[in-house]
Amino acid sequence: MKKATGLIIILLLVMMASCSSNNFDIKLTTPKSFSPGQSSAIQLKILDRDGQPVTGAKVSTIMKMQGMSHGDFSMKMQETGNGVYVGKANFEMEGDYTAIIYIDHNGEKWKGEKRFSIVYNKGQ
Ligand SMILES: [Cu+2]
Repeated sequence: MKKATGLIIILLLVMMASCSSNNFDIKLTTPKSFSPGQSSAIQLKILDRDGQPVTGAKVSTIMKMQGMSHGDFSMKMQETGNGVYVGKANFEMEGDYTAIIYIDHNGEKWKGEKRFSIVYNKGQ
């Protein structure tokens, strides 16, 4: 009896964990390069689990440099419609970044991570 109860609780926890990680499907678009002193456009396309655009969400992003203690900054993302949210990033250093994405959609909170890398624009 006790074993069965424990098993049910474990199954419930596994189900809850897998549900919350599948709430949103996010596509992050970043430029390949940046010019120092100029802001770069960052775009998130957010779809729900049915593939429909998520509208009216509060979205913010924290950029972290992988393996470094500096270079972190946060951005508020502005909704432009159709599930697209944009922000301006001021990169100071080229390298590998992790974008930690916070979404609050009608009180449903979600946190996700996307990785990307960016280099200095040496063309200008
Ligand atoms: Cu760095």
